[in-house]
Amino acid sequence: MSTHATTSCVLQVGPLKPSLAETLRARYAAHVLPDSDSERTTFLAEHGDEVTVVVTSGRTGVNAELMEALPNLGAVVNFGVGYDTTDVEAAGRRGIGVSNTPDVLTDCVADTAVGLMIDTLRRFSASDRYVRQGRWPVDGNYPLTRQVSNTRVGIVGLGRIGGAIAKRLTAFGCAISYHNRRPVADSPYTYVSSPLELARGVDVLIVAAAGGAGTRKLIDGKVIDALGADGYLVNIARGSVVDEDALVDALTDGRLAGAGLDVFVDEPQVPHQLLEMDNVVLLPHVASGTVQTRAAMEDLTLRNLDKFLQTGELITPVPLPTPA
Ligand code: 8YV
Repeated sequence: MSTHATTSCVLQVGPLKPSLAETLRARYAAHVLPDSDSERTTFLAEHGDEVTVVVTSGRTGVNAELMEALPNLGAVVNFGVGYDTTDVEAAGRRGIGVSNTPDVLTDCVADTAVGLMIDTLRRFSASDRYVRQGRWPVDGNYPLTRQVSNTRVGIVGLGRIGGAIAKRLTAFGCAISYHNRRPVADSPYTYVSSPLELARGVDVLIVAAAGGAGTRKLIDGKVIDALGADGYLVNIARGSVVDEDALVDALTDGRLAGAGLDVFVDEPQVPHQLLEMDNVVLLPHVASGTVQTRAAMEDLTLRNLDKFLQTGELITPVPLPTPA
């Protein structure tokens, strides 16, 4: 980043962890972008040109329209590893830096992926409901489920999180293969050149790819059908990476054995058909949601903000498309 504003003004965009929002208010005298359209328009007309840095989360981000209304914006500091809600093309064109919070959440997100996989195959959540509903004494033993250890697992996106999932599942004796934009150098896992081929050869497909335009509906109806009636899908990435309608159809028709989902296309809305299915585990986007990890994400967010305010640089910048 070349420009570093001498007078800085921080803007909070979208809801943030309460302690982070409070720090932004108390320590940085941050403005908060109003929710309502009319108040937002008024705010941007009055203060848009003062804002030099935005702090937001992966759930909200900064789109091209908002970026346009902030002519002196130098950085978007994003709480979260995923930044698909921020228009990185527009940021790249303007020379606006974007940071995220990698590494600090890898373990928790990988733990969630493995937990979701176990829950989905072994139906622990469904078994728990069975006990609570008083069905055990009435209907007898719970039906048998699917073994987790020694399954064939395909990982879509072998980045930091995908790698941590693979490492955990290796300890379960799982055979790991993966698809990535490029093969990962020195990876012990088997590279497969497309999600379709990957799905054909595994029992469980775990989606760990970044969201955004490049991965939209990467897991389409064909990939889901290739996974087949004995196959399972686990998604801890972004809802947009999976064709959700095709997933619902396949589950409804019994063309897929089950799914474990932490993310959805239109959060917090979940397709109503899924709510009725016992072969589906539904989580409200909690993969990084532990006290420890969220505190580490908050800390890294503030360190990025401080670094930008002091030097015009970011600690963990994301790669931006270079303007043509
Ligand atoms: C957060 C996430 O829940 O880091 C991400 O990309 O999806 C989660 O860790 C989210 O970003 C917080 O807004």
